[in-house]
Amino acid sequence: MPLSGPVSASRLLSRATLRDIPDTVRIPPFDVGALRTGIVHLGCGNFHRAHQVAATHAAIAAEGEAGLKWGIASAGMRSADLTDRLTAQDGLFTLLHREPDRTDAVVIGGLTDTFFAGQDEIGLPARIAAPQTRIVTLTVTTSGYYLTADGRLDPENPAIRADLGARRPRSAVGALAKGLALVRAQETTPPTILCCDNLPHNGAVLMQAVCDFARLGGDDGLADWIAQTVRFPTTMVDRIVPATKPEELTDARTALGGIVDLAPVASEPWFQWVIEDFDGPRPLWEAAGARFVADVTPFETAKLRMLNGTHMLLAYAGALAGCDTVAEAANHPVIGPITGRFMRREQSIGVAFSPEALDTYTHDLMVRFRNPSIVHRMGRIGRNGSAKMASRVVEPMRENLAVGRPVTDATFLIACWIRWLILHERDALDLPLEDPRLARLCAICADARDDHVAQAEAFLAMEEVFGPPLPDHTTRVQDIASLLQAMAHEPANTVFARHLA
Ligand code: CS2
Repeated sequence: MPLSGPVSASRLLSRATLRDIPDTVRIPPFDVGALRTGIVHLGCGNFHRAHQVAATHAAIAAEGEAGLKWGIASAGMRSADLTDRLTAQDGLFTLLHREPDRTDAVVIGGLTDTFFAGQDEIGLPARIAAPQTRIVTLTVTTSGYYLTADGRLDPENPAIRADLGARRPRSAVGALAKGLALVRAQETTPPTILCCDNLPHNGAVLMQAVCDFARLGGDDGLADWIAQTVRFPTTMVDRIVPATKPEELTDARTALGGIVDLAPVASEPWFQWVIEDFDGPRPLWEAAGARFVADVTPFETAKLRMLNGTHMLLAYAGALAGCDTVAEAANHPVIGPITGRFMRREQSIGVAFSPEALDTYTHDLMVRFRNPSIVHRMGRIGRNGSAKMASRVVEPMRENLAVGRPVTDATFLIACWIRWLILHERDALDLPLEDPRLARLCAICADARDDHVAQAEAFLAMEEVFGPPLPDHTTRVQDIASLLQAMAHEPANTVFARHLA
């Protein structure tokens, strides 16, 4: 990091230093100190800040005085690191919009309170149940819901088991169930719950998970009440937001005329938020470009399959070919064309767009992936593969198989993911690898050693990752095994060029 040692308050971004920021940078056009909390967020990270907080900032700016009730209290679910830095800055941070050839800096306001859920005195359930909380939003990642491959809460998951008897649940699903139990007991109006993670039918899935949690805890009455009373609209969120790098601190400091921001965030300019329309108070998110629609499904399917599924291929194949970032992989002479083909030919199945709209969406996505100013590292995009595989890759694959369409690139993606895990298990993958099932996945790699057929068999047999057996199971196993075999003996680039041909 370019900064060392403490930063004096007069140099740190805060409400007090906003006035020292050069006019070239837009700052909140409202009184940040007058904001009141109307939204509680679970999962304070970069995506949340560049997406929901930026949109709420725009909504408050558009609404003026009336918008000040939409401040966000945002909880870090895993550590206090980011939330502590934001607290020191009165919740303010710089959003750097990175175009391929220029960057635009904006100081975002909208956070009233930032805290680590694990050390919060008030506690998430009480915050969720506070009468002024009208909306609860969530970005805890796909693996943060503890779901099985068929989208139900996993009752065996240790985090869920630990939360069942806990006064202060640590999981998002547990905190929501407990918070909604308080709302029910105090007979106030429940908040609307907006899941902002990349899960198919995220609203319904989250509602089911919260009801499952209530039932597991023996409270069927609560589960029935939640199902009947609480709104969980489905949403589709889209903005590519990498982890913050040291350059972002330097760029923010330069833009802010020497004022230091210890929590800047970079994102692409693209922003999409499609929300199932709901009754009840909400910010004027349309001001940021959000759309309220009757049915989110076409947008959600397009995004999950064509963006998120394809992102996985870029990460797994890209890293094996020696690329460091998604942009490098998307610009790679072999992986780039495989990516475009996979997205348009396989991942577009089930997307209710016209062929022309599909071509445009594919083109726009490839342009976004190739943006060299977005430095998205492979370990981050490839993380939690076992939790993402079913909805992003296996479901479209199953649909393609049912109508006799090709699945060669989905097979290729799965083989590249397994190859990552094999290399990781042998300490030969130079990347941090996060996955909720990492120990089990590595055990499969170790057990089968160089028997690629056995490895492919054992992976596909994991129903919690791949669901029920795929059609033509033997062919699926053989195809994955022969790619694994080839990757074990030849350079990845040679295998990939043959795959593209
Ligand atoms: C990515 C997403 O990490 C991942 O799984 O595919 O975070 C992706 O960048 C966003 O969904 C883009 O909107």
